[in-house]
Amino acid sequence: MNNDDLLTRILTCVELGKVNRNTPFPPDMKGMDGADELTRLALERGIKPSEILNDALIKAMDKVGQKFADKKIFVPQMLISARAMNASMVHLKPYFQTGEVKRKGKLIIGTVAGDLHDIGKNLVAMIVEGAGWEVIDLGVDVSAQKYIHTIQEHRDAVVGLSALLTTTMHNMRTIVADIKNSFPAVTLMIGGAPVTEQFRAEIGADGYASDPQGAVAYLNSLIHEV
Ligand code: B1M
Repeated sequence: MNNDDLLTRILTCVELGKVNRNTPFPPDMKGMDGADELTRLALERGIKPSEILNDALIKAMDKVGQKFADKKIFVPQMLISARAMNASMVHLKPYFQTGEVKRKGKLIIGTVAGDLHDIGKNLVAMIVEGAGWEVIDLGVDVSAQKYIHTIQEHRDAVVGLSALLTTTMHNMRTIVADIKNSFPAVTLMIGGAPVTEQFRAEIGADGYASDPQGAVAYLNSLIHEV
């Protein structure tokens, strides 16, 4: 199996939800290596973590999303794919976290109220941390109150909001307004698949990034202001 085949196999495992060798699902892959073992193998072979992320994991999630939209799969299959993706990300995490020890600043991040999607938010957190920022991860379904409570304890932090649903993206509007009411000087950045620069401007957030690299670039651009 060459490296391209290996990446394709990781993609397939995430797409079909094959977490590791011991998981019985999907039945026709019983006893075969899953996302867990194959990611370890890929790293041992020297395949770059960013290549595994972009060429296997993110592509797999795009396929899963498309199949869900086409009603070819349902929530349980999406969930099991997310598990396989997480099994792979466990191995990638240390590579993304080998950033400078000296912290550039702090990011409080969470997925907004009503939204349980955390894969993208976790990736942003991981890569921002690797780029030298301290990250306080509030998890999913984060209310304005929870953000405000955390900002009270970390007044110098930048605040990041993630949303994956077109419905919860609109919760950002009220959360941004509530936070700005309590802390007018706080810097807020938003991101997530349905979010755009135009939406950022509309709701009065300070920054928008479409991916983790963009989030790092935005945060680094603030360094003199934080
Ligand atoms: Co859901 N889901 N889901 N889902 N899910 C989507 C988002 C959907 C597009 C699928 C589809 O229909 N094609 C669709 C939303 C449609 C819409 O809103 N218009 C959808 C739906 C409908 C739902 C439910 C409502 C389904 C139901 O119950 N009927 C339900 C909602 C639950 C809830 O949140 N209340 C639901 C549930 C789930 C699961 C729990 C099963 C699972 C999530 C598991 C988990 O996250 N732990 C799941 C999954 C896996 C998906 C898809 C397939 C994959 C999402 C993902 O992880 N993508 C997704 C389809 C898709 O996206 N293709 C889908 C990979 C990830 C790396 O990308 O999250 O975009 P992303 O993050 C990117 C960027 O957006 C950016 O950087 C990341 C890395 O590049 N980014 C930021 C993200 N946050 C950022 C913050 C920043 C900056 C950049 O600054 C702060």
